[in-house]
Amino acid sequence: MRRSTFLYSGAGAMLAVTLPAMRKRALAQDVIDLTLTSAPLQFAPVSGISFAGLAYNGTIPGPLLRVTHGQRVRIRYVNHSGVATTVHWHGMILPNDMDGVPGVTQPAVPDGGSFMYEFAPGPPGTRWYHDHAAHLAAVRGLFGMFVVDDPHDQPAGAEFALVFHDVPSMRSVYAAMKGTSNAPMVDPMGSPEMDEMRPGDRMGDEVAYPAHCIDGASYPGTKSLAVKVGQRVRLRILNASPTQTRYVRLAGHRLLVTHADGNPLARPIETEALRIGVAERYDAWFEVTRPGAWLLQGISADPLEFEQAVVVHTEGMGNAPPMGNPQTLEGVDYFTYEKAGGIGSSVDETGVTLRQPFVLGGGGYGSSIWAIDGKQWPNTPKIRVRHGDRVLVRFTNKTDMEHPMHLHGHVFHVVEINGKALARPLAKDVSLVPANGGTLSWIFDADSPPGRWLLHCHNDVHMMDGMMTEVDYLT
Ligand SMILES: [Cu+2]
Repeated sequence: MRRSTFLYSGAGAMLAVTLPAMRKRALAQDVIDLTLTSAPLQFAPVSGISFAGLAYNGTIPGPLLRVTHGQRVRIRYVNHSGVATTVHWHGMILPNDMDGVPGVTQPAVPDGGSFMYEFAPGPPGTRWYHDHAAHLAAVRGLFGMFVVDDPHDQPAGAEFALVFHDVPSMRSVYAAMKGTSNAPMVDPMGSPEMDEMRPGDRMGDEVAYPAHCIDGASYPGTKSLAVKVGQRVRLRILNASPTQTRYVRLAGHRLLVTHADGNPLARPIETEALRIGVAERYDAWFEVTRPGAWLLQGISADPLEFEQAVVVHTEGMGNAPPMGNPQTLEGVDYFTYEKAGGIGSSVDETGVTLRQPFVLGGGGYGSSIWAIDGKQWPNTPKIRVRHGDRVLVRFTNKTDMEHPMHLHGHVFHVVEINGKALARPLAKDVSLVPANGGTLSWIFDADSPPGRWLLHCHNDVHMMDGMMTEVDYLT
């Protein structure tokens, strides 16, 4: 057995990380050993903000983990966070007992305890890892990106990993869980979220964020991305916000989206802005055709949103005032599942052996109930599959919020949205189900390792208030 160098960011604030070039081929006998240690961290990305956070290896986000597909990892998790936690490897297909869900796939690791995670990371792509929110530990900072390099990918002139994350007001998190938060909705004008608002709507479940960050820093403290004219640049972007969909633009450029949640699109699509639901990832490329300095930034109605930005600049332009973007989506051609997948005639249900309709409900003002078929976890109806089943899950969303529904341990295909079939289904592991009667369907094959795989809303407030179920393999 041979040990390999583990490539990840060093200590200190993990700023925008330049991904180093990887070896072309990984050897199956490669095993990478790493330790992740969680502990409290006073996180102060902007002056006046000091957040009682939790960090892996001393940074929020945790270190960028990166392996080549085919390598194995052995990750010792040491919990000094003060609460019982686990580590979930989001988007990975792995043995069920490595999935990191407390009380479902393993006992929670107590404070002072440790656990060894050992698996072959895959499928290749932009994935991530985080606590599974038993005690709001993910909300407080226990998350990071995990890149599984695909040796078949075309090379990029430069490549950057960007984790968009927000510093929550914990008071507002607790109020949101009771449905009595007075934090406003901050989605930008022209977004579906804003368009679906009706006069007098009281949300009650919004979380207030006193700071917004990219890779542990807030603009203008974020580390610039240095590029060269002529380069094709690859961005790997994760929305690690506990609750908010994020829109992202790069001034002066269009973005070519090649991967959704790390999985290649059948056909890459050019867009002016990304729309990234909670826990989603997109790989987006742009070409540097001229010297300059531009802001890559989050677009929202939040007056603090300017903090979620980094400067992209060519040589010698590091001090030039960067070109920015208006904080609106009106007139902006942004990424949608419909555009990426194209509208087809009908859903191809070939081979489907199991159909599971789910109604998403709850979320009234003053209510702490978010539900699936009227029930809260753990009383929600489960999907029971046999190995080899092909499962069609159809969500109907009766609430006035979109829900980023996530399935552990599988890649599903989004085949339908709001009654329209997608011509090219999108391979994903989390997808936004539209609000106010909206529908969305997945098809997935039950060919993962057997076990109990969670299916839940990745909005942490909704998940903790019960919008969660599971896919169980019958043996
Ligand atoms: Cu939700």
